[in-house]
Amino acid sequence: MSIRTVATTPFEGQKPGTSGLRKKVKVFQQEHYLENFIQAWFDTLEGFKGQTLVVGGDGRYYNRQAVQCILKMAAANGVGRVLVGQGAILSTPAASCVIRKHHAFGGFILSASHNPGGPDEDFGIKYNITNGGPAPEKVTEAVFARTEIIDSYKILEVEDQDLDHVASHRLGDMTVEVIDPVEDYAELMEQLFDFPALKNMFANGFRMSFDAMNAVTGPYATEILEGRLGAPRGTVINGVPLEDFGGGHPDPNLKHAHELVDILFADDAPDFGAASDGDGDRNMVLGNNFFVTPSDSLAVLAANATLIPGYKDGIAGVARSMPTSAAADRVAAELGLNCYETPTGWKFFGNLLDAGKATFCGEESFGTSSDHVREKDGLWAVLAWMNVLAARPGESVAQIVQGHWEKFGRNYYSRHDYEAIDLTAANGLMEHLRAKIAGLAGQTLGIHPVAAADDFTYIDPVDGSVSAQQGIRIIFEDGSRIVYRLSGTGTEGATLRVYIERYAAHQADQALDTQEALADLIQLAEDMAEIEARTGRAEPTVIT
Ligand code: G16
Repeated sequence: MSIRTVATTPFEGQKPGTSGLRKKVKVFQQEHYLENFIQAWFDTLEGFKGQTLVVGGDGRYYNRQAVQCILKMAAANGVGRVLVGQGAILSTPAASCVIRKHHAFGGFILSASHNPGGPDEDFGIKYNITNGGPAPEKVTEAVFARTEIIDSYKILEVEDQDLDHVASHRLGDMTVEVIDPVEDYAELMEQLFDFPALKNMFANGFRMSFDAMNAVTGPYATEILEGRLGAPRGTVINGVPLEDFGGGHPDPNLKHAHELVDILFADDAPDFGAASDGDGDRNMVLGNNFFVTPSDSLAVLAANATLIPGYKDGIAGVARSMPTSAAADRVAAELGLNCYETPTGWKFFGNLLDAGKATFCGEESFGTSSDHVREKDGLWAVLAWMNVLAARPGESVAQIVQGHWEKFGRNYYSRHDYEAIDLTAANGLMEHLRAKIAGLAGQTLGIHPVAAADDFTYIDPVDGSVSAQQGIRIIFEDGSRIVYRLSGTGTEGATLRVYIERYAAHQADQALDTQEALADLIQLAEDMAEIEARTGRAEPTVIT
C-alpha cells in the first residue's frame, strides 16, 4: 500500500454553487476531475490530520465509486478515521447528525439533491464543516481558487473496500468504520418527538402515505414510520433507493411527486401525505386533498412549536430565505420571536443556529428544519407535522392551516421556474431588471404602488460577512412581492426563478386558487422582466 502523488491540471468551473459542486455524471467521470476537487478541499482545510471525517451519499449513480475514491484520498492525506454509511449511504440530514454526534472534523456528502440520477444525469459533492452544516462561502471560494491552480493530488494505491457490512477496516494509517446509516438519526428523532403519541395515533387508525421517491429516505422512513411507530407496511412507497431513482425526478413537489399527489387528492385519501427528495433534506407535506406550501409549513410549525417535546420551552426565532414568503415573519412578530431573512442556501442559517438566534429555519424550495442538525431535514419536518396533528386531535391538516390563516393572514405564494434557458439571455434579463429597479420605489406598477426595489444584500448578523446580488426584489406597499433570481443548483444552461407573493389579511379573501389570486402580479412579473421576448418561453417549466 503506497501513497501515489499524481500530476494533474486544473479543470474550469469547479465552483461550488448554492449547495456544493453539481455537474453531469459524465463531467465527474473525466480522469482526475473528482480527484482534483477533493484534493482542493484537503489543500484548503486546516487541522484535519488524524481527525474524523464522515462520508456518504444519496445512493445515486457514481456514488459508490466516488466514496471509494474519497476514502483512498483521505487516507493519503492523513485523515485519522472515516465514518461511512453502509452501502455508501447517508442522507444529508443524517450526515449532519453523524458529524455532530461523533464530533467529526467535517464530512463529504455526495448528492445532486433532487436532480435526476443515472449515467447521463447529475452528480454532486458538498462538504460540511464541524457544526454539521454546509461550508460557508469564504471556504468554498478558497477551495474554488485552489481548483484553478491545482497541479497534483494524493491517493493511496489500494483495493476498493467492502462498504456493505457494518465493520471496521484499516486503510493505510486510517480507520474506516462502516456504520448503520439510520441508527444515529432515528435516535435523534426519538429525542425530539413524542413517539408514544405518534404510535398511538397509528394504532387508532391514522392513515398516511410517505413517498421516498426511490431515493435515500426510504430506509430512514421505513425504520422510523413502519418500524418504530408501527405504521402499517406499505405506508412508505417507493422506499428502495435506486441509482437512477427509478427514472424519476426525486423532487418532492406537486409536479414530480405526482404518485403521492394522486393518492392524497383521491376520494378515499389518507389523513396525511409526505415526500422527500434525492438526499432526504427536502419535504412536501399534504393533507387530505390539501397542499401545504413550504412557506406556510414553516409558519405553522413555528406557531405550534411548543406542542413538540423537543421545543416545548419555546423557540428563539425563525429564519427564512429571502424568496420564501413572509408568513413566518407574522408568527414571529405575534409571538415576539427573532426573525431573519437570509439569501437562498442553507449555509446562511448556520451562524444564526450556532449563535442561538434562530431555532426553526425554512425555505420555499421545500426545506424546513431546526437546530437539531445544520441541514434541512425532510423527515424531521414530516415528524414535526405528525406531532402537531397528534397534539391537536380531531383537526385535519387543512383545518390547522386555514385556522392559521384566520389568525395570521394568508400569504398567497407561488414560484415559476424557467429551466434550462440560455445563459446569456438569463444574465441579460437580470441586468435589464437591475437597471430597471433603480427608480422604481414610489412608482405604481399596474394597481400596485412600489414601496422598495433592490438587489438583495445580506450582512450576516453574527460574523458581518456580506453577500451581494442575492436576488432582485420588488416590494409593494401592501406587502406583496415579486422576486427574481437565477438558480445556483442547475446543471444545464440557466434556471430563472420568479417568486410571487400576495398577503391577504382577511378570511373572506383567503379561499382563492393561488394562481388566480396572484394572476395580475404574475403578469406584471412576466412583463417587467420581458421573459418571453428574452428567453423565448411563453410558460414556466414548473410551477410550485
Ligand atoms: C439547495 C439549497 C437550498 C436552496 C435550493 C434551491 O437545496 O440547499 O438552500 O434553497 O438548493 O437553490 P436554487 O434556487 O439556487 O436552485 P438542495 O435540496 O438542492 O440541496
